Amino acid sequence: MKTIIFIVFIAFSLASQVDAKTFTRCGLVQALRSQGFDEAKMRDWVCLVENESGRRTDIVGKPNKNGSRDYGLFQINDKYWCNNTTKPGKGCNITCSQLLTDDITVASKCAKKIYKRHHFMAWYGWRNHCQNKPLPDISNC
Ligand SMILES: *[C@@H]1O[C@H](CO)[C@@H](O)[C@H](O)[C@H]1NC(C)=O
Ligand SMILES: *[C@@H]1O[C@H](CO)[C@@H](O)[C@H](O)[C@H]1NC(C)=O
Ligand SMILES: *[C@@H]1O[C@H](CO)[C@@H](O)[C@H](O)[C@H]1NC(C)=O
Ligand SMILES: *[C@@H]1O[C@H](CO)[C@@H](O)[C@H](O)[C@H]1NC(C)=O
Ligand SMILES: CC(=O)N[C@H]1CO[C@H](CO)[C@@H](O)[C@@H]1O
Repeated sequence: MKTIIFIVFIAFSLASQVDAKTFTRCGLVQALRSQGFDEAKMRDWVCLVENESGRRTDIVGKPNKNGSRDYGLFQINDKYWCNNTTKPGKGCNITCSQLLTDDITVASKCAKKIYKRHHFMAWYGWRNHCQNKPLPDISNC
């Protein structure tokens, strides 16, 4: 029994490793461009993503004090923006697991919606590491 549980565990961790994607900086820039992010704000978006998720698509944050969690490349919060279950809902009308896929279409749409309402101030990663700070160099991307 223990062995079976162990094998299942290994299989799941391998599967999730295959699924997980870490963008390079320029890979991220290309992906954001193809999602139609504003070129004038590109370095802010790259800085935000680098500080929020380390450019990983499948990151789920540790629970915040109020029990909410942050999901994916943009670390989007389940208190307001995505439903924690299998039923889409909340601000972006999505399930939180839709924010963890390698295809960043859903996550990008949701991030833009958050930006429209709160600008970059919605993200602590941006406020603490990017606002009034030197932004990442993307001149070779
Ligand atoms: C929950 O915690 C997160 C992170 O600390 C914060 O962004 C969010 O505003 C909090 N929500 C409420 C309703 O307190
Ligand atoms: C999301 O789910 C986790 C685990 O089931 C739970 O601990 C957390 O409180 C939930 N978040 C919200 C905002 O309901
Ligand atoms: C989230 O999912 C649960 C379970 O399916 C559902 O009862 C709830 O209405 C959903 N919340 C929102 C805001 O859509
Ligand atoms: C939310 O998305 C579902 C499909 O995932 C759709 O059927 C529903 O109409 C949407 N609700 C709103 C309020 O946009
Ligand atoms: C913690 C973290 O990832 N910090 C990074 C925030 O963004 C700047 C600019 O890209 C990086 O230099 C930091 O390492």
